[in-house]
Amino acid sequence: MARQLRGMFLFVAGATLAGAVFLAPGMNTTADAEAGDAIRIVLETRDDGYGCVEGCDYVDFSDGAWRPALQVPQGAMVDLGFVWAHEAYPYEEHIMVIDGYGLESDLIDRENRETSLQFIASEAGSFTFKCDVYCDLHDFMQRATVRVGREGGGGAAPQYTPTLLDLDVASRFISGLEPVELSVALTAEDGEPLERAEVRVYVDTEFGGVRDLVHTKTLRTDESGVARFDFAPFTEDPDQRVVVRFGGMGIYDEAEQELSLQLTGAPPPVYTPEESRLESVKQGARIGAGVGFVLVWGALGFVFIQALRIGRARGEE
Ligand SMILES: [Cu+2]
Repeated sequence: MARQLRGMFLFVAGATLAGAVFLAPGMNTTADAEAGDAIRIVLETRDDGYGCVEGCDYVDFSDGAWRPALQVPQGAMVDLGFVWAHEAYPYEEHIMVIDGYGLESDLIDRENRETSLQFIASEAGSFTFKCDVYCDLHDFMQRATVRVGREGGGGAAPQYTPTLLDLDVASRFISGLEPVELSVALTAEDGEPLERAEVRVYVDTEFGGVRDLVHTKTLRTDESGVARFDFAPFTEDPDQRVVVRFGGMGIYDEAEQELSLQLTGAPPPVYTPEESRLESVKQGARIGAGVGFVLVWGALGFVFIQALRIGRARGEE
């Protein structure tokens, strides 16, 4: 009996231990993913090519120092840093961009040496990253790539940071006679402005009985996350709806905002009643002038006839 109990105890203890060992790595992975750990890779820009500073397991230099291939799993959050490290080219300036991700770094030079690009590797494929400034080493810095592999990272997908678009105008009532300035401010949920982001402007229009959003402009936000544009209605619809959209960038999620403007002014249908009133006043004035003309000439004629009569009467005497 005691031996049976001991056996059962050993079995339960063994199973618990095995379970713990089996579960532990899984729990770790989940915790890492939830913490939103980014794959951090830092490259130096040197006179003779890129050098790796951090995250070098993800960097393949087999095509040469100017052509590193970064290999990251699809869905991973990537923090790609660049450090200016030239010696023979003290006036080199770089702005790093990643094709296909719409990302553009700050400018790095001798004074401001570090910058980074954060993005979620959502699209599988090979994307070129390069310098976008015409510098001395420009031609060499055009062929580095980020290769996003199709095999996922396994853990929970990183979350995009929510963003807000704020579309504003001085007054919602517009005359339509001249364009009005609208401003768009793009911020992350914590209020941080998002610069160099692409925002598209659409206008809700009706054409042939079909309502549709027509893309009219593409804007880029400035360093305070703001872009301004002029809006002029191209229909006479009293309810003018403007929509702005940010399609997401790097680690930032997409956002949309709309604004309704009331067209109160100029276009013909609104002014017709006032014009006809003005017209009747004009007509009244014309009739008045006509009556005055008749009265004046009538009076003159009467005086003339009287004068003739008096003259004739004198002549008869
Ligand atoms: Cu450059």
